[in-house]
Amino acid sequence: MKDKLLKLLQENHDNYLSGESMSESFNVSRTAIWKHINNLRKEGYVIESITNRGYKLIKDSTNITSAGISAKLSTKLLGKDIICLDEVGSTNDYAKSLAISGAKDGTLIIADQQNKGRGRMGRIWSSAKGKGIWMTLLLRPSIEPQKAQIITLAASVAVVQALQPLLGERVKVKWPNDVLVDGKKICGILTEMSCELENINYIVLGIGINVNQVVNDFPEEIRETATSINAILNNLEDIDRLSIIADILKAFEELYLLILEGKTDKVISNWRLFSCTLGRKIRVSSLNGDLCGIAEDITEDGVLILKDNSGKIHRIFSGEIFFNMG
Ligand code: BTX
Repeated sequence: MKDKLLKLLQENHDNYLSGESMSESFNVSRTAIWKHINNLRKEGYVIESITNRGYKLIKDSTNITSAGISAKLSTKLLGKDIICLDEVGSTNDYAKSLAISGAKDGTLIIADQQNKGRGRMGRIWSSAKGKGIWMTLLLRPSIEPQKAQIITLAASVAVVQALQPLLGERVKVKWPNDVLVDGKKICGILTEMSCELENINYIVLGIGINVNQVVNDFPEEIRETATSINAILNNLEDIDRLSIIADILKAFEELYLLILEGKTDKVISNWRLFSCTLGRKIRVSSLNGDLCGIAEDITEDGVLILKDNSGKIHRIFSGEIFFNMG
């Protein structure tokens, strides 16, 4: 109800809407409307009210709230259930516990701050309060577990598609799970899965995006390698995280629905288009040791094809890549 009310106010931001007309269209009392308006104000929306004219939305909130996200979402499947938290250990961990208790495909968990934000292999993901998008999508795709890597690639493509209108073509993907701008990390993706031999129970797709940090907001050890939308644009005002979240979900949903139909070509062709990895000299560090060569391509399952210095082809399923300069 609060979500619908907000959407109506946003659609009519030039006009006053009377409490009476809203109570009629939502079939609730005027007191109920007034209560929802007050709750929206508490969430940071500036709503003017004038006797005999009604309510008018003056300024959207930049806080992350489920009403704020829902009002901007145009998805069919993703984000129908949204859980917004002020603070959490890790949204991926939270999503796992929800998955176990039966939460739906497409549930979105988002936090304003993570105290134990995680990267791969237990690394720390810095997730400062109010500065970024720290979110996880709970997914239950009926695809083979071996093909789950495509979900990470689709997410990185969706992030690029959502960020390019703001940042242009400098936004690139680095295999397997990073989005970079001018070579610095603006987004990390952590995909975790619970599966049996042939089917996936659930995937938690964690996406962390640096939005409003200035350089000094980052811990010292990543100041050289991390960046944020605001650090690039040098904006005086905070960037609206809600629109970015809605744009990512929209772009990801399109690819996700194709993946469910067995169609991965759009993910792969876009990934190739956005890649700053292919064609470059790289070093891959994985559990099996290090390999150097040229990043030739990715397969339709997202496996990296590397040609080593002797011309031998290797299929890389996981690992960390470093660009060899020179
Ligand atoms: P990764 O293992 O590829 O990258 C982690 C490394 O990135 C760290 O070791 C550090 O060097 C650097 N780093 C840490 N924080 C940041 C940051 N904010 N910006 C840029 N670089 C950073 C990447 O793992 C996957 C990250 C996923 C984060 C999301 S947030 C929502 C969800 N919940 C959760 O706990 N993780 C995911």
